[in-house]
Amino acid sequence: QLYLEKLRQNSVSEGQTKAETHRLTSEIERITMEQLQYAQSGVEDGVWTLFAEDGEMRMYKREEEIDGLAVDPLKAVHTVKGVTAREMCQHFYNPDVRFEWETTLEKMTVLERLSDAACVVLQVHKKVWPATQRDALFWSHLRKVPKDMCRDAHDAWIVCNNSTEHPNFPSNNGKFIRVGLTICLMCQTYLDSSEENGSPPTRDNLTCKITYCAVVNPGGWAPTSVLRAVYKREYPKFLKKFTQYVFEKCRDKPVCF
Ligand code: 18C
Repeated sequence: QLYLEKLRQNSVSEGQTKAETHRLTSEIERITMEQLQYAQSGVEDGVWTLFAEDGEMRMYKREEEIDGLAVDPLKAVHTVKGVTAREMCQHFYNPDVRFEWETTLEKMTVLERLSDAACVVLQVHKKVWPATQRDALFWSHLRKVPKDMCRDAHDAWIVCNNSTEHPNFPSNNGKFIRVGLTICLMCQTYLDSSEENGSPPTRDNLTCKITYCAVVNPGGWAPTSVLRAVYKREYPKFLKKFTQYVFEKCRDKPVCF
């Protein structure tokens, strides 16, 4: 409760979101809080297995099955210089730029704009031959993390995406299989010591620490070996492409905290 109140006060006082409420307010608050805590917990507890590594990027998984369907939770960490947490999260949240970086998409429709930082989206993803094509319907929420939850960082932002339902777009309508997902991107900005000599920070003084967590339920049966091969190929491809995209998009623009 205390934490929820902090989130609310923070968003209102900093003017990032309207104070309005809507039908998903309490669910979004609860799941975003859970995801923030989950993202901040480490991968050094012996239950996570490293499966991909590229430069600063590390990807971990836990092999889990539900009724024989592989739903392996993923946790990835990455470090990118020259961008802020806000820039990273805004580009991940903003549906208007999604086709610029999301390579698994065929079609995307924003079904509802709940506030200036929350929306409901329906996505049709590319087909993995010969499996039935998948779609995903989820709410998405962008939020600044309260200062006292940032640990040693200058600031932190989070985007949380979570499956939901919509009466006009029922799941498994014959054409697509609906995936289930809970995904978050949590980013922290770190400034190097130049800040202390009084000059305003430039992109050279910034480091963004990224944590990406995903649990995707494929929704209908698919062979475990094929699913794990898709996970292994798609997650690293996504994180490399997305972070490179934000870096390029922001490099010649003023820094946005
Ligand atoms: O987080 C990411 N993107 C966000 C914005 O789009 C958002 C969306 C997540 C959707 C995840 C579910 C996607 C299902 C995709 C199916 C096919 C993809 C492969 C296409 C290849 C051409 O949060 C970044 C998401 C990064 C990509 C994750 C891939 C996860 C794979 C899930 C497999 C689901 C079963 C597919 C059927 C395979 C049958 C053998």
